[in-house]
Amino acid sequence: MTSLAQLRKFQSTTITAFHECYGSPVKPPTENVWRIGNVTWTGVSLQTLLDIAQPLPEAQFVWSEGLDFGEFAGVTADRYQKDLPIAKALSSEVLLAYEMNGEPLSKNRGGPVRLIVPGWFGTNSTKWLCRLSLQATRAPGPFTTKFYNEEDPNESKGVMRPVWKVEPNSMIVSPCSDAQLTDSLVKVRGWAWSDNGIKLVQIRVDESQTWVEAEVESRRDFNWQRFSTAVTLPPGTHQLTARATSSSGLKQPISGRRNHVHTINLEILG
Ligand SMILES: Nc1nc2c(c(=O)[nH]1)N[C@H]1C(S)=C(S)[C@@H](COP(=O)(O)O)O[C@H]1N2
Ligand SMILES: [Mo]
Repeated sequence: MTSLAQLRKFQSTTITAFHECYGSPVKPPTENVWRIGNVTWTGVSLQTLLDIAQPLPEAQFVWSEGLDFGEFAGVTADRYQKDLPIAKALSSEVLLAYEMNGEPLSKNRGGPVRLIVPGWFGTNSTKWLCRLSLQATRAPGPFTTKFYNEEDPNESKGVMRPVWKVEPNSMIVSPCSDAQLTDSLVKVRGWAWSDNGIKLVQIRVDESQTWVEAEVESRRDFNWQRFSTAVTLPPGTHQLTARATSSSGLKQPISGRRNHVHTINLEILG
């Protein structure tokens, strides 16, 4: 048992990370409506506590439990329960967070203490944290078995994997879709993110086969990265598409997946 006061006595770590719900877009894979933000968290590194706990060699997962209970999509649970493979749990970025953007973590955001797993989907960041345990197997609850699994694109059809790492994604935030502009020089900017960072964002105009390289801000911690460029467009209607490539070379798919490329429509008035 550890009280909040005891947790606060450990050395604190502050990390900025994108925070994305797996239900993002809400109706995958066709609608581009994201549930994502960029957040600064402060807390104690889980690694610090695991160092004290001294895991046995058979400890392969850290289970985390949250105090909420009830019914979700026809399933009843008396706790929210997730798990992390030990390698991620021991990474210095994983926090027991008690502050968000410099303020005490509110109840809505999972306070007093929640787990934060930068680079991985929000579902792994257990709110209202009440228990951590070292285990030899994956957690058996509905939030690891029934929910939050997806088809693995690298395996044959039907092979599932847990919703863990966030693959590259990007969104154009300016111009907004369906904008009508009078200037033919269009400044394009947006955000791109992935578990291991973004090294390249390209913009495509209409159906052309050429992709123009945008400028991409370098990554700090696990934050999302701003991209920007400018394109000159003749009068008429156009489409702009952004495509991000992760630091390990993984590209956003063109279609068919949750993180497929984002396209906006716009019109240059003649
Ligand atoms: N205890 C608990 N933790 C939880 C959840 C939950 O339902 N219960 N939802 C998860 C999911 S799916 C997401 S996307 C994030 C959302 O965190 P936020 O509300 O701070 O954005 O919390 C995660 N942690
Ligand atoms: Mo989520």
